[in-house]
Amino acid sequence: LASAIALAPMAAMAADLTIGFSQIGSESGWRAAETTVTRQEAERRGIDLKFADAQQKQENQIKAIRSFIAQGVDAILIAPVVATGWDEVLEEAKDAEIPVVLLDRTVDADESLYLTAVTSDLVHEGEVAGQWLVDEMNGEECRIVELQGTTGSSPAIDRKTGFEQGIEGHDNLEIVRSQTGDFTRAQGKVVMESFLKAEGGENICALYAHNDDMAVGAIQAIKEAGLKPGEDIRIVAIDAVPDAHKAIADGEMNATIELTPNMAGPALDALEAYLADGTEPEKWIQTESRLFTADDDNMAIFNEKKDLGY
Ligand code: GYE
Repeated sequence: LASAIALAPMAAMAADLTIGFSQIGSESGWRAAETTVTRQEAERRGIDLKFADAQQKQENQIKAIRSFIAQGVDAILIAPVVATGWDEVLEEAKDAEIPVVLLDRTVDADESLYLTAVTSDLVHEGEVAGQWLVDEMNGEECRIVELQGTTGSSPAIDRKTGFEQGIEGHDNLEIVRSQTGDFTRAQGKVVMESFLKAEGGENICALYAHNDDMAVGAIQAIKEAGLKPGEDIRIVAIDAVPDAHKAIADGEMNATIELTPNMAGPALDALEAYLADGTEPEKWIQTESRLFTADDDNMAIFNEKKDLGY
């Protein structure tokens, strides 16, 4: 008690924050790492983090957010599973004067309904993937299959758009099949199997997957079909999780674009400043996207990243 009284008022204030976090679920390795890092960031700052796992369902997220509002939390973090359908619950948080920060995915809602969004440039990531394939093929014909993320999620929509922009004007490149694999390894494998069956493995030149987990599942399907992933079928995806670096090091995958699992760091910085003295953050806090290929020391990066919450 004596040491608690001795705390400076500012530190005591930060230590008193209670923040609700409505997480999507644990569909991918990246998502699990984001959860770990968010818990670490909250603990480091003495924030009481109330964590709710929505098991991929928007209705569960809405319930969790309503319960955070009822508990009178100081702020709410939301990783929104899909882009639409948030207006009502965000209005409720606004009426209760509880600031909301979006993590890693965006929403189709008026931006006055949230304080800021911490995300990567999801369209740009798709463009970088497309551009990589343009350079790699250098004019050669290439029939592409695409594994999309969760239907209706902003990364699935934006990464598709971005990739199409990246390959636009290159008539040698054609997307012949595109289907959702829901951002999971299991679905990535199942859907890749159906692509291989429908097209014939030798007629597929490249796979673009909206995340690494689906690519890793697809690698398994490609091997089981007797083909060499990374050679017979080139593979580019997004997240740069440790397993993708390993697959690139093993020559079974060609490129990935990094998405930091630390969205909570910038989000909590913005919230702490806002709650302390009303400092308004930028509406979009953009995280970096960097391309990794076989030119990088992927084994070293794999080992480093193992300590990052993955
Ligand atoms: O790339 C994927 C995840 O929302 C941008 O969600 C994020 C994506 C990430 O499950 O692996």
